[in-house]
Amino acid sequence: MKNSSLLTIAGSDSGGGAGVQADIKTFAACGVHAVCVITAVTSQNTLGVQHVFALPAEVVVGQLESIFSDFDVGFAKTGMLYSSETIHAAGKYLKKHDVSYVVDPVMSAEAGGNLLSTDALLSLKDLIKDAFVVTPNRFEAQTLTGVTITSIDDAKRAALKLCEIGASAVVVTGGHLDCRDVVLSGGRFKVINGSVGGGTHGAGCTYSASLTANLMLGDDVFDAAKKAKNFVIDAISSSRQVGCGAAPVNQMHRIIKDANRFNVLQDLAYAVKQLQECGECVLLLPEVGCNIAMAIKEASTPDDVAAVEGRIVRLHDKMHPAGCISFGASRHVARIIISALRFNPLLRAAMNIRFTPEILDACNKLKLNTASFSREDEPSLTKTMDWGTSYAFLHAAKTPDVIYDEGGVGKEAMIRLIGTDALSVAKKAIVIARIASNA
Ligand code: PXL
Repeated sequence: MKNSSLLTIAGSDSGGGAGVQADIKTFAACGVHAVCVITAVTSQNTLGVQHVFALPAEVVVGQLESIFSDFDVGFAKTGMLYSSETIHAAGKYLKKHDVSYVVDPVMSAEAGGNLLSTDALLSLKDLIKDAFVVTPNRFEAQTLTGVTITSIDDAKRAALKLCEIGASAVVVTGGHLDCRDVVLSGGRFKVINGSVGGGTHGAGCTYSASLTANLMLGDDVFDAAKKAKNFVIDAISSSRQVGCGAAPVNQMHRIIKDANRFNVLQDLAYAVKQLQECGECVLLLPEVGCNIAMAIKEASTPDDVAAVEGRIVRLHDKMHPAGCISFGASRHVARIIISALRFNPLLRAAMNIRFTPEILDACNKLKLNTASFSREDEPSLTKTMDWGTSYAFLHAAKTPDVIYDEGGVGKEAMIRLIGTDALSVAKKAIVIARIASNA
């Protein structure tokens, strides 16, 4: 049996943020196979649209023929259609093959540039008659309904008018309405709140594409809309400045972050296992216990850093993890990494071990770069790990592998090993323990 594919009928954005590029990335991030019919080729960058070339109708029809003669199209989404001919062709094939579809009534690019021919508005309304969902922004909803929209109540009135045209459900997206989306489905309204900061080029396409993928995967309109909102907020907030103008949203962010978190957990689990199996490592345990931690790329809070819950303790003369490995499990070692990352984004792992002259000697024998701070120099109202780590980095001649302090009143002396990943830090600890145990 064939798996269903999700079809987008849309224009190409050479800047990679919106259009068919946004749709395919979003579909892929949602785990569905994307097929596409390209309706127009736009020449654009982050500063705007420089040129639009609408593909001849027979080229659009050719793509529709190829797709429908092979794939099982489970759902479809339309974006930039540009001409009446293309709109008719899209409608004809979607109806003929009984495919439910979402219409994103794209009219113009945010940075300027017409993406719908002026004589094609009536055809677009025709397509909306049989749409499962329509996802206009405030301006598109105004143009389609004649309702001036300056409030949520206005957006609701426009949504009702779009349902009168024939759409089963409507989302008036809130990029221009305090980030609040108005959803109308089955005669019921829901307003979905959201706050965003970041680049927005491609946000509309990405929202609509995510909504369509969620619908194909079985969500009702309200659930699909809520999930799409979260997806687009994530994509907007992780947008990057890649040109001189509007930053394109980042559809891959969530999936890459999840994969990164999984890799960190795996690396850390293997590192802890190595430490557990090392007989000599028990001598590295400080009174307060130790922990080993690793951060995802671009970590900014301790919740982006995984470590052992309840630290690593002594059991039967071996190191033993007291709890599971999870994100947010350590504030202390996490702070060391977050501070180190500011100096070198590759340094994503750290471990605190006992301070003894023999252990420090072992670090020196291994020619590790050591740096230190003194608790006496610590200004009040600072977090020791933030301050101590930054101090060591600022005063060291080379990037430190080892940062130590000799303790203070009521504070145990400590060594911290820093590295790129948990396994390499654990391996360093194992070698240090073996050298120190022979001293
Ligand atoms: O975001 C609307 C949109 C849709 N399709 C294409 C676009 C844009 C915006 O720039 O370029 C091809």
